[in-house]
Amino acid sequence: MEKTFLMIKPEAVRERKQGEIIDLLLKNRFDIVRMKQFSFNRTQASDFYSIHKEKPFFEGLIVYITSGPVIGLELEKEGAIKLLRQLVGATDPAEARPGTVRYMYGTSLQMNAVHASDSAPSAEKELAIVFSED
Ligand code: FUP
Repeated sequence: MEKTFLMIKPEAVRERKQGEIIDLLLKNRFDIVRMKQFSFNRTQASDFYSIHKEKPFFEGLIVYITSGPVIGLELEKEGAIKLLRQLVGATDPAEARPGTVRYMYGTSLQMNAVHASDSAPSAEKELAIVFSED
């Protein structure tokens, strides 16, 4: 079964939206294999977002993602990576379609409620970072 990774970001946890987001994943028939709430330290966050290291928004992204607890979920489903990206919607909530997680729960390009892996190698890398200590 294909695996992917979803992360509920700090503002969504702060706003108590995690229950609704997890419910949406279950209703859309993603199986939850592992799930944990944790806080990123700077080193882990920089590794997680290393692909964006040279981007102008990198520093803000690291400050934001380390600002409070997040929830990481390992998910399984046939075609999980593509289907989860579709359920999550466009990176910018202003461009996301109704019904998507970011349309419903995102507030800005940075505070877009969730992260979803964009490929199998990314999923593998992200799962390793988040669940390595368990
Ligand atoms: P996505 O794969 O949809 O999560 O989006 P990207 O990999 O392009 O971006 C990673 C994260 O960087 C996004 F979730 C939000 C953040 N970001 C900004 O904060 N500012 C930008 O201009 C672009 C992205």
